[in-house]
Amino acid sequence: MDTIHINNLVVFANHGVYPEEKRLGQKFLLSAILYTDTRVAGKSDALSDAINYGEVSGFIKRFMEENTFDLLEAVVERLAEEMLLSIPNLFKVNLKISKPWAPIGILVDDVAVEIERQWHEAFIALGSNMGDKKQHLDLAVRTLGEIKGCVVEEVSSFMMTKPYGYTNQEDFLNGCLKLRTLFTPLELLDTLQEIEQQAKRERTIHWGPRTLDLDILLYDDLILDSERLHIPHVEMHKRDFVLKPMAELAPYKRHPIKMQTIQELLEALNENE
Ligand code: PH2
Ligand code: MG
Ligand code: MG
Repeated sequence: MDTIHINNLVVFANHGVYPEEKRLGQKFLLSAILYTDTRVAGKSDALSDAINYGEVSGFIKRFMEENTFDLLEAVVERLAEEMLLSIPNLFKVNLKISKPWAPIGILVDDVAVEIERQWHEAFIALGSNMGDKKQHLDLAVRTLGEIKGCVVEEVSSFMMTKPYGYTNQEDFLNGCLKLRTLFTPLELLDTLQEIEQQAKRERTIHWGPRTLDLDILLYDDLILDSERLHIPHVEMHKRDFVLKPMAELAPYKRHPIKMQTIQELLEALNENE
């Protein structure tokens, strides 16, 4: 991807763990790499098609002057978030902050923290088979969309489906949504579980009736197997109540382990039935 570089922006600000750093302030150097697509601006030669690095430098300077944090980690974490939320067409940002005059009583060139943060694309499965099912799914979509760092980009239609696995329960209402998010996979999982709790979900029978079930299906092209979370969702390719709504949103999307598209997985599943 194309990049725009801001190198060693000088800002006088009041971040630091020690009281005198907050009281007296010191100079910081901030470098940013903005990942964007400069092709349109390159062709049109119009500033309105570009990320204006002058404006971005002003934004960074103001953010650093108007806030006070203990840690360099916190300065760049919060700044990266604000930049990704407010600058259109900024997909990813690398920030490096250094304190060349850190009062640590030892001679060093500088101390620095560097991070990279970006927007991610996730697909979430929604399901409910208790109470007002549509209301539960609608509430989940609305709640997720209101969270800072989460943008619901597209929602599939909702469809009634027969229970899969444990069959002695009511039919489900199922759907999927496409999410743009700044959250890590585990942060996203925590968020989804909080929304499930708000819908008064009780975890009793495994695969049993639930007011609301929110599962991460895909997260970029990530393959993740940890104690709490598996991505892609281990059962997604076997379930037509997942593949059907997914095929409305992204039939072209390739499963990072099966290496088949959603459309191909759906067709293979239909043939087996
Ligand atoms: N979810 C399950 C188990 N079985 N069946 C249908 N039709 N829809 C679901 O969402 C579903 C299921 C476990 O999460
Ligand atoms: Mg589930
Ligand atoms: Mg679940």
